[in-house]
Amino acid sequence: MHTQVAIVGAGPAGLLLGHLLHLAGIDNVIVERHDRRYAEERIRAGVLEQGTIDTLDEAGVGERMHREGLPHEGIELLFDRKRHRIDLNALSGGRAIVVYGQHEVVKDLIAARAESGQALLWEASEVAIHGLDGERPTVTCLHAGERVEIACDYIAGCDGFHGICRPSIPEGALKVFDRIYPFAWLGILAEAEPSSHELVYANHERGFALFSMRSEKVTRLYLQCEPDEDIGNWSDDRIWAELHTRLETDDGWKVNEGPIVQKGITPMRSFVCEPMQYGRLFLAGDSAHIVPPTGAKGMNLAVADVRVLSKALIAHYTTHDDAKLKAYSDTCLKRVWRAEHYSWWMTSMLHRFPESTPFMDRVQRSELAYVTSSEAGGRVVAENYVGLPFSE
Ligand code: RFL
Ligand code: PHB
Repeated sequence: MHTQVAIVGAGPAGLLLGHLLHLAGIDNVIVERHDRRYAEERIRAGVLEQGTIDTLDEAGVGERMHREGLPHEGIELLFDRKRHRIDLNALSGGRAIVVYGQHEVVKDLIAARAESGQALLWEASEVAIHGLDGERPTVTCLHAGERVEIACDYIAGCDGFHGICRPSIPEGALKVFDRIYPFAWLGILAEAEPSSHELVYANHERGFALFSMRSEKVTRLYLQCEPDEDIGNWSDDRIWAELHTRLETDDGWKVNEGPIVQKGITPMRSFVCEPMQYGRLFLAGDSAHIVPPTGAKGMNLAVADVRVLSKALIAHYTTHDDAKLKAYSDTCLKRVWRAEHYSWWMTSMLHRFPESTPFMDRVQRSELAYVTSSEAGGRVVAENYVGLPFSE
């Protein structure tokens, strides 16, 4: 099999890249380890930045997002039993976010892929990449019982944090920066009407909690827990009791309870590899970087990377200009490090750290009071939360 760009991974990064290249007439093949159902049902991110919304619109896959997504113009920070609103719209010059599940974005992109007629090999095993240094790299895998070899010009490594692309780069060619946090998030999906229109991020002495949603009938909630937490220790009753405690307010606001239809634990880490390229392999999304979910940046960064990569590949194929391909890693890393800082900062401001001291607790309170009372402080939260504009 021959193609121009071979893409490893059918998450948001791989699927969107495949679609943007297809729209520009660039042939591509996507190779994915799991089946379609797994991709469409995996519950992960929920917050789409303005730039992500614009990119999906430009790619012609935003129609259902506008119909079913929930536009939000603010978020709330809860501490000392009081909710404080950050007006995202007013503090960011009119930008906003949409709450729309990552799996819904993935469904829309898979539908566009099916319509495009371009190849997507589901349930590919033994995926490997070769010849990254040369002119003609290849991707090999086992698909439907057959050995497949895909010869291509470029490989896009969109296979997430645990994929094979980043580890295929020779040792010593990459520099890695990372930080593992001393806690995780226990997340649930409940069939309960969201009791507020906006997300609530809570700092509580028992730990962080987050109120979010997926639709007018489904609430999404998270609790800070131990990094090695056993989900078996969390009965539904214990989860609700802990959520009510951490999200309690003086004004009597409460989350609505309902049947819990999904439960999971997410470890928290920050990770960046530099550069995001080796020879003819370009890394995009979680394969190159991870952020803790507190800033809601992971999928948005994946979209930003493939926006840059698609423009660079289009310039290569249409005008033989490789300047953007050469600049790919530097261009992406500027946004990546902004998001790394923001996600680390929001995580630090909102979580309980085991090593915290009474002094650090007071400093954390003071910071929360500042960002919710000063316009300058609020702008730092808002401008980063809605995401900085793209340079092109
Ligand atoms: P993905 O989504 O992990 O997709 C990678 C794909 O590659 C496949 N794969 C392979 N395929 C072939 N061969 C191999 N050897 C392969 N190895 C792996 C996988 O099966 C998969 O299909 O990476 P991508 O596309 O870079 O997208 C990144 C996002 O998924 C991630 O950053 C976000 O989910 C992070 N995130 C959030 N991001 C946001 O922008 N806003 C949010 O509100 C937000 N909330 C979250 C989050 C992540 C969370 N979890 C569970 C980690 C909340 C949570 C709880
Ligand atoms: C979510 O709804 O899953 C969500 C929202 C905001 C975050 C992280 C996750 O910061």
